[in-house]
Amino acid sequence: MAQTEVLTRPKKRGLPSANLLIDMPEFELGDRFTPEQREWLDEVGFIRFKGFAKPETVRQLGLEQEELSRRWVREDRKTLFGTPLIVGKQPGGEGYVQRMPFCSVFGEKHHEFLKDPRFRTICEFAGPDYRVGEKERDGLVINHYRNEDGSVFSQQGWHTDSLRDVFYLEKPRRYLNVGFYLDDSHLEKGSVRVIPFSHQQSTWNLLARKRYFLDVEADPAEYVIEADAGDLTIHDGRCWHRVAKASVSGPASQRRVMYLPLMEGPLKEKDENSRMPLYFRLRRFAKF
Ligand SMILES: O=C(O)CCC(=O)C(=O)O
Ligand SMILES: [Fe+2]
Repeated sequence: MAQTEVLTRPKKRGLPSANLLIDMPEFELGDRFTPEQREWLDEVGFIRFKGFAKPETVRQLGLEQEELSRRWVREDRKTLFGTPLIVGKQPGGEGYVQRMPFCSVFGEKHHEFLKDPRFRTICEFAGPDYRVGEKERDGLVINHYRNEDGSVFSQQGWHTDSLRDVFYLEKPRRYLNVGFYLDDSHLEKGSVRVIPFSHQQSTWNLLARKRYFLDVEADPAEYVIEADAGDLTIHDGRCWHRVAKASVSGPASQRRVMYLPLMEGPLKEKDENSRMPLYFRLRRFAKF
């Protein structure tokens, strides 16, 4: 990237300086990563692919997400395969699930969506023997953030996704977190903020650079990943990131993003008899 070119771009829309310094191209994912896309993700720690899915696909997935949420509220589900559900209340009093694990196990359209051959491409990019772990960890998770009364999920404090490896007694490794957007997510929705290049940090910084989930303040180095519904993003799980609270409220703050677990190594599938992982038990205990 030519530094002079990006440094002379005008400051726009109150985006953090990192967004002005790092000018992410409008990447699109074909049947292979291009060398430029590969290099970008390796170097910066995240990437966004525009228009991964068509609006009709996004609409269908959104309808199924709402259906699953209504079903789990009706069934008064507290956990799925041992993973806790986060349940909020709409202003009208009706419950809705704000963190929905294992969506592709319970939702046929989500399951079908994962058959898109580009998910294989992403797995191959992650390394040999990677798969989408539909029944592993928390499976395909949909996060549903809203900034309004009754919502219990409007932001997430600073964290890396690699801490979970430590809890699962696995060495922190390169772990790609793949997100797919069901709603537009621009600056006013808070959106995910990543510290570029932080995947290259020492294990000490991975553990101690910030207080996991408790620190929520803006970081001078953070970059806002803005995306439209239908876009797909990948971030290296060793990067520090947070989800900021929306500056707007009510329906305008709705942000639904699905995350897929890319897994390697021995298959450890979960089912109705799975126990709640220590990670969640500790988070519950510590109330964060
Ligand atoms: O919602 C997002 O975009 C990020 C979610 C996230 O960081 C997480 O669930 O670990
Ligand atoms: Fe995360």
